[in-house]
Amino acid sequence: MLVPEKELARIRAEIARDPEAEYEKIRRGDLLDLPRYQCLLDVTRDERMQWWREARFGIFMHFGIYSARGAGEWELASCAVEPDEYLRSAENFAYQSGAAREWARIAREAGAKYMVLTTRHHDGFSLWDSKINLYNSVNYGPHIDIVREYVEACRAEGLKIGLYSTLMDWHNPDFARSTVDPDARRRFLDYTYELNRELLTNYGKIDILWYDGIFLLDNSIGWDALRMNQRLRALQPHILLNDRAGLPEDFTTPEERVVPNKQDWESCMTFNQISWGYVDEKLERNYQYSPQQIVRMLFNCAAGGGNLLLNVGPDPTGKFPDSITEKLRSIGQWLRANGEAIYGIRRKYKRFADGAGFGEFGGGALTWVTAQGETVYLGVPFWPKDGSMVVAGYAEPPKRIRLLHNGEELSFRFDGRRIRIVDLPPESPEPILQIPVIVLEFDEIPAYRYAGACAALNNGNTVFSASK
Ligand code: H79
Repeated sequence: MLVPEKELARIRAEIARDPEAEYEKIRRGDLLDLPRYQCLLDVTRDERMQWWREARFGIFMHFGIYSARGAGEWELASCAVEPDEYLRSAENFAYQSGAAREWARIAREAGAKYMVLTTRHHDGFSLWDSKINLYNSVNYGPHIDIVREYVEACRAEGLKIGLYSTLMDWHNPDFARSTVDPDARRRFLDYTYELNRELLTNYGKIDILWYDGIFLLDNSIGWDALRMNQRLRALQPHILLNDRAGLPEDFTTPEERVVPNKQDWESCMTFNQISWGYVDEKLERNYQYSPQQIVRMLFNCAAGGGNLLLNVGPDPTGKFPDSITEKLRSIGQWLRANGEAIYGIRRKYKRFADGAGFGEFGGGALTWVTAQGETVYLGVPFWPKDGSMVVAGYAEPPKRIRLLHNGEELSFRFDGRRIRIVDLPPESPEPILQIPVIVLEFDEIPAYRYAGACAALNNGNTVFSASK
């Protein structure tokens, strides 16, 4: 439905006066059409997204029967496991009551601000006391409402609460029939809605509903997402939805890559580049990201105005692999000292071409850059050996340069073309991950000219200008 921008502006202005009235309409069954629904989201988005744009770091949790089989969350489909055999594995899915409190504690100590748990993955097994789906963790396996423990744990640790909810479902026979049988499809869509309604009704305030698995029904039309999403939003109007039911909603979800997007975005990343669900800890260790690589992801996310949703697959009892807990702990230590360079950072890229952008602000040769207002943060993974570091492209010198983790002031000179930071210690001064952050404090938002385009061939002048 194409609606002229003028008309959309009118609708937005009308909705802005009383957004709640729109949710009331939906609750009465008087559903909004797509343009009006999107206007409602536009009008309410900044307020709803505020905490999420501050957060920049969340922990993803993949947990289910597949955790007990150790072959990844796709094994049921990829290896055509017999359903009976798969269900027998539920006996080994031995979540220990209280483990969720550890998840939330470790996540908080890692510096994450929210979590997202697979309440039901593609295998169709629910981790809560569902009255709609009896194939769940109260009737089988641990006999515990894991979602309830998780939700309470997040609240206790002050984390925002995300619930992952698959669309595709390998257990419900109506799903497979949906593509050829309209009645099966209707039943299945009702089933999907009712499961999500349980999640958004029985567990208090939920902050994110994270869809996945759009396959087979293809797109928002196939999943009737306009109807499903607005009815779910009417249950909890502050909620954030991702884009994976085919409508843009609140944020996009690049998977296994960190690429900026114009819209709000969240990169979900496995910890081992192989599996989301639990796999053998000893073997996995060889493939895990280092804390330094993860900090680098955090810089890239923050610089591009996005979030990192970093995955952990706990073991069948719900325990995090020790190697992961250790790494998360050091990331947390680093963030406690250096988080100002990450949290709340908004997009620094001005221009986009296939997701790439020219930096609005520059650093030295091998630095990562984020910025907020008059302040520029340089992550420095390779500390200069000769006691000096050059930063070029700024028209004016900063008023002060300091190390973020200890506040120590650094001496510098400015020659009109480059800032030369001098008298640096010979070794990286950052004790946790050897990633110090150098803070450039300017009087006002600095004018910056991209310094990388053959400046040396142009008497130090740059060719491109990415700001002003
Ligand atoms: O939950 C995690 C994945 O299981 C899920 N999304 C993240 C967050 C996901 N669902 N689908 N996909 C990812 C993409 C599917 C890729 C596939 Fe394959 C390629 C399915 C079949 C071939 C990779 C290889 C997965 C199974 C075999």
